[in-house]
Amino acid sequence: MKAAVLWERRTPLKIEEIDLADLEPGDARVKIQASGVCHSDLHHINRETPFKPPLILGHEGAGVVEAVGPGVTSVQPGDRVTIMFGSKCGNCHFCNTGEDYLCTTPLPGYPRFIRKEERFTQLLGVGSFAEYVNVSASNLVKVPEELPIECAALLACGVTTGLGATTSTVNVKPGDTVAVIGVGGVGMNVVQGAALAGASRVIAVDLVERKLELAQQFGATHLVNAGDTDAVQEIKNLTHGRGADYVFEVIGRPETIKQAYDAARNGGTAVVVGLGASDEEVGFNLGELMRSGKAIQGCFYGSVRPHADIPRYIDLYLDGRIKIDQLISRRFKLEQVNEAFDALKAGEVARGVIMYE
Ligand code: PAD
Ligand code: ZN
Repeated sequence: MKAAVLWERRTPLKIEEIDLADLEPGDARVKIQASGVCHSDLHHINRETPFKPPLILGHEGAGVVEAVGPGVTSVQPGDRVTIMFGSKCGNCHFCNTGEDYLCTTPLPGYPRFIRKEERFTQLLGVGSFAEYVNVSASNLVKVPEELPIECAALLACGVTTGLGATTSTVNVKPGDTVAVIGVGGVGMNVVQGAALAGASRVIAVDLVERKLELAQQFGATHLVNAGDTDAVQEIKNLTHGRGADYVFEVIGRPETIKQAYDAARNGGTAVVVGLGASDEEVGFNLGELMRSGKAIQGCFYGSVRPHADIPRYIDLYLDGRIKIDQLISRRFKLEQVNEAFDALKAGEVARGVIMYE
């Protein structure tokens, strides 16, 4: 089968013929039909991360179960599924207390992608830039026939992270003021999550006009081009001079995380969704942090319980309450995966999706 392999950081992916190992107990094999291209994948190309090349990227995948390994009863061949990333063991302290996005069980140590003696790293236990994957069956959420498969793919990361950020990580309430710095594939979903939760103001901040226009369709009430104006001042101007109740940073840069903190009102919360580099830090004035009563909140995977929350998001989609199709600006073949990354880098797409035969 074909897979896109990152052989070395900061080089283009190469399409290779590789194999899957035999199914281990608890694993299922999924024929991938769609895989979104998330900025996190790009971070693994450009930065040093715990996932070492040769690496198969892709963590926003969906498809059909092809086969199941010993002991698997939760899914069966033919089921349409979206694939959660990271560990979801169902047994650790965090899984048992409903915080399975914090699951501490290591990803399986055995190889799943192989070619003779070669072993390939599987990003976040998924690696959906491949025609087939072996994954933990406990990471699969079944999706209904009516849900287009590319929408199922986006529910594996961007949609779920963005919606969850607003109502699982924090609790945006009717009338709250919200600003979202960075309205790409994930930030756009923070915008629609905040609008759905009843925020009175949803201020979208980006550098790309097209993204801001789309954010308006997703429920933004005010648009701020950070290239033209001081985003922090503008957010304050739009929130009675106080700053917003919640400011979400969905880029992953120290400067914009600091902006999110500065643009939050006293007693408000800066929510860090963007993934910064592991060697980067942000400084806060300690006197101000204490006096302002502000909170800085990390957000991983929208703090969701995927098995409970993704079906709720699917219902919202099927009832026309959230948009997913409109996020997909372009579709690519697996062979065009580098073009998909170029489009993401250039800010041309809200989400690009790799579609498989
Ligand atoms: P994206 O590239 O689609 O969106 C980023 C947006 O930020 C783009 O629209 C840019 O134009 C905009 N932007 C860049 N610089 C600025 C700036 N200085 N001011 C305003 N806007 C700017 O990426 P994405 O939405 O796929 O991912 C966004 C981040 O979220 C990224 O760091 C990714 O790794 C992270 C992420 N986190 C989780 C999680 O679990 N927390 C999940 C998925 C992605
Ligand atoms: Zn992602």
